[in-house]
Amino acid sequence: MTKKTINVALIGQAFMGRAHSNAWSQVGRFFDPPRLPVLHTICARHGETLKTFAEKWGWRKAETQWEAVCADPEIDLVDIGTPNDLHRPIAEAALAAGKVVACEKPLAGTLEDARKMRAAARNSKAKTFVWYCYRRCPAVALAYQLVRAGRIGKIRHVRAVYLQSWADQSIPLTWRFDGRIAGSGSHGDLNAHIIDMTRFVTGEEIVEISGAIAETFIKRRRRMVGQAAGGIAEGLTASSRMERVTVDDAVLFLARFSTGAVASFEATRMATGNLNRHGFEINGTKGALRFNFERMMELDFFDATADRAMQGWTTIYCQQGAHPYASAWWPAAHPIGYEHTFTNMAYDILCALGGKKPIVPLPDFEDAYQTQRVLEAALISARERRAVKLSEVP
Ligand code: SOE
Repeated sequence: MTKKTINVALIGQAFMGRAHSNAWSQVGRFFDPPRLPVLHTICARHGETLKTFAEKWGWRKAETQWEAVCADPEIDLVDIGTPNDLHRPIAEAALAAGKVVACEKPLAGTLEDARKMRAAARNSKAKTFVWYCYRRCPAVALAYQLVRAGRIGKIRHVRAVYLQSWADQSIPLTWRFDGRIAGSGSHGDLNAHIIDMTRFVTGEEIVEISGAIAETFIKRRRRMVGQAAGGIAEGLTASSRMERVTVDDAVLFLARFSTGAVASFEATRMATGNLNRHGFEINGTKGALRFNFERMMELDFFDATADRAMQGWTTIYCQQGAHPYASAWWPAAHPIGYEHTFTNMAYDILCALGGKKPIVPLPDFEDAYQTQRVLEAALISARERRAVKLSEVP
């Protein structure tokens, strides 16, 4: 029986354009999804590089106007891989046209935009998804399963970090440093991931933020002009002018979860030497879990119910047997990488659209809005130097 296909239109041809193109082109080769994606249209502003991108990745059509993509009756799913400021207008147009929408994280650069995207999703029958890809590291998905199986008992203490290294002043002022486009800096870019991951693994919501600190260390950077063709800065040229950086380089905060667990979150672009290190520790009454993305195939587990003489940290290598997603890829102990988390997510999206249960839950706009509320509450806590209850940020 010929499988029903989903005509996908992807908006964005930079870093996420490549990650998503790879995921949509690979998912049908490694998984057996109930729906098969068709790489129908690639859309980006800079048409001169778009034709090459379309040919390289196998997109059937190239388009420079996202509005035309959202109105195209042939398109079933609009995949938003643009900078944050375009998430809302594209999602609103696509949902109004009845399209499924898969949007990159964070949901939006601001809470106001996120609220409007949630409203558009509520007013549409179409499903929505947000590419919080790290949920689909097999180790993070296993952590989710172990918590639900009660293996660490009641959660008492959560610690999460996302450490990057952009301390070099010569790094140019691209959109991630421009508050009008990104909304915030390390906070919405990095804390968004670890807030989502810890909410996902614990299954609990954050109810209060306190002690937040936001800081911008490098106050001015040289603006890049031109277009990013492929990589983050590929094809960009430095302008002659230095401009003010209008977002944070680091945001740290403390939090309390709904069940009373306490937590600390750290996101920074100033962790020199840490290029993309993130992870969490989740400590419960019966055990604990540790994840470090730099060792993304491994999950550390401590079983506090074991015979005391036998207690110790176990490192689980999450590429064997029944580990999440393992059977789609390679034989035991042959690792997968960052790109595969997107392919894993493309599979789960196609499952959700084809009436099959995803391997682990997918964040929709409603779920991602909860992460956006935490982001906003932390900014209020930093700005007003006070504790902020999430009930203050509806
Ligand atoms: C830049 O900080 C970035 O590309 C983030 O935007 C991604 O979400 C993260 O996965 C890698 O770093």
